[in-house]
Parts: sequence; structure tokens; C-alpha cells
Amino acid sequence: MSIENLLQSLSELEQKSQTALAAIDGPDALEKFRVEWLGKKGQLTEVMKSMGQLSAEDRPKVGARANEIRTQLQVAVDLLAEDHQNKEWAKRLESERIDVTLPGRKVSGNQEHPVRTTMEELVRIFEKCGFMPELGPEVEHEFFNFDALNIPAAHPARALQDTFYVKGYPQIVLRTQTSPVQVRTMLAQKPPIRMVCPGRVFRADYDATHSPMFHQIEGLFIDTDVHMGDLKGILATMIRDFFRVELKVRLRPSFFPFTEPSAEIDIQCPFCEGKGCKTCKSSGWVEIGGCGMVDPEVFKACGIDPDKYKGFAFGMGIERMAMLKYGLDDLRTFYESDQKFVSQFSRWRS
Ligand code: 2U9
Repeated sequence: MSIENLLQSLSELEQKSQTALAAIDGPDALEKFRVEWLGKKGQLTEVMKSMGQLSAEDRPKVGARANEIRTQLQVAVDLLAEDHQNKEWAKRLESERIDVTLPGRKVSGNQEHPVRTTMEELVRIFEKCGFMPELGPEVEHEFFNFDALNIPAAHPARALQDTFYVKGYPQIVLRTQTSPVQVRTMLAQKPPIRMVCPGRVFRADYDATHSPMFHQIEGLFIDTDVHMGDLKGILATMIRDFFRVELKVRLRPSFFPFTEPSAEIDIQCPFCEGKGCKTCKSSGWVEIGGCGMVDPEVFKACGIDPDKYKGFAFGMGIERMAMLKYGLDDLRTFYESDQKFVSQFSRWRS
């Protein structure tokens, strides 16, 4: 084939391709065009294959012309592709149009978390018995959290695995119990004292029954003539009001550094009312907290004369009480921010 013939073929190809280009009406037609004219088996490639028959001198001239046409077609294909993409986006923007000025969809908010409901209910019950609610800091000095409570430096409760220390401040801890609030109250007020302190506490522990953050309520009653019988009466009153059934209360001897004597507080299992079930492991009893008579060492550290005054103290976990009241078996469900979970117990805030 001569150079003239080839150049003639290229010009015809250019013209035909322009006509085909003008007829493209969408992305499918564009792809078909690209394959047909620019693909490996496309018309331009076919013409260029014949270049081998030309002399070394003519070959570059035809090559340059073929490349010119290829570039032209490639640019046209790219522009059309961009045009199709823009049209597609415009179509989607139109069909998926949203009105950003509309008010947001209402989430069913204002539902109170069962831990708060339980905490407030317990505070209300103790308030009716004359206990004043008191609050204190969650980040504490170890004097209030440990020393004043007769917890010596070598006590396991101070060990690093139980207590969160504040980096760079060896005496500052996240309170492991709400008891420092009682210490602060004793240092600030004169007996008689009747107070409860609800709040968040922190311990380095995590499983189905332990969380690094949980809630407690503790109580303290100081007067000249107070004994374990008063303590048991208050606890029985609280249990009756909270569970709305008559459940027996049992004080089981125990040890705490801040109370002497000390006891675990057991109640008749609220699920089986003492008959024995999975929750109480067939014993008929469940533990809800601890209590005891304030240790004279604690009174001394808090500026109260242990010869003149006596006092009882108690503490219980709020989550534990909520689990017993609502029939839950995994503490972690409280902290999963699952609104369906929360709404099951919901008391609506006004
Ligand atoms: C002062 C004196 C005495 C508070 C007490 C307990 C026993 C107790 C636990 C219950 C479940 C903590 O959340 S829990 O793990 N608490 O067993 N608490 S006596 O006694 C005090 C507190 C403060 C000044």
C-alpha cells in the first residue's frame, strides 16, 4: 500500500469517526465508540498495521498523522466521558435533593438511665428517713480515700491494680468508694450527722459483674446512742420501700478496715422471695452491700470523739440494686449507650 493510499484511508477514518462521535448519546455508546475506534482491534490500529509495508522514510509521516487522529479522538472521548459523568451527578443531585433547612428527626431523648433512676430513688428513700444527701469530688487525695478510713498504705485496696492514680501526682486517686465524702462531712460538721452520698466511683476491674466506673450510695449515722439494731432497721425500711415487697434482711459478719464490727448485707432474693433460684444460686439470699459500726480509728482521724459518739455506716452498689430490681445479669449493659435498653426502664424527665 502506498503512502498516499494510507493517508487517504486515515482522512476517511477521521471523517467517519467524527460522524460517529457526533452520534454518541450516552455512556454505553461512548464505550462502544472507544473500543471500535481506539481499541486494540479498533479501526485506527488496523490502518496502522499496514504501515509496515511503507519505506522507513514514509513511515514517520503516516505515524505522525495517525497519532494526531488518535490524540484527537482520545481527547474527544475524555471530554464526553466527563460530560456524561457531570450529567449523571446533576441527575442524582436533583433526585436525591435534601432540604437542609428542615428540622432534624426527633430522637426519643430525655429518657433517664436506670442507674440515675435507681440512685435518685434510693436518695429519696434515705431522705425520708432523715439522711441529707452530700456530694464530693471524684478525684481525691489519698488521705480522704484511704488514710482517714483506716486503710493502711500496705492494704491491697491501695494496690495499683485496684486504684487509678493520677499520673505525676502519687497522692491523687480517682475515688474507689464514696466514703471520702463521709470523711469530709465529719471534718466539716458536728454530730449528730445523718447523711448519704451517692456517686461515681472507679476501680481497675472489668467483667460481667465489675466495671472500672460504677455507682455507689453510702450512708452514715452518728449520734451518742446508735447501735447495729438502728442500722438493720434503716436497711429493712429501705429494702421495703425500694423493692415494694417485704424481704428479710440478714447481716453476715465480715471485715472492713473502716467499720468494727462489720457485716455484709444480704436480703432475701427478690426474684424467688427466698425459695431459691438461678440469681441467688439456690441459696435464697443475695448480697447488696456492706455495713458496720464506724471504727474508732476513723472517728479519731475525722476529729470526732469515739468515747462520746457512735455511728453506723453502710454502702451498696447502685448498679447491683438496679440489676436486682430490673432482673439484669450483666453489669456491662448499663454502659453500652443502647437506647432500646435504656427505654425499657424509662422514667421520663419533665
Ligand atoms: C466512713 C466510715 C465507714 C461504708 C461501708 C461498706 C461497708 C461496703 C461496698 C458495698 C458494695 C462497696 O459498692 S460496693 O462494692 N461497701 O461493703 N461500705 S461499710 O463505711 C464507711 C464509710 C465511711 C467514714
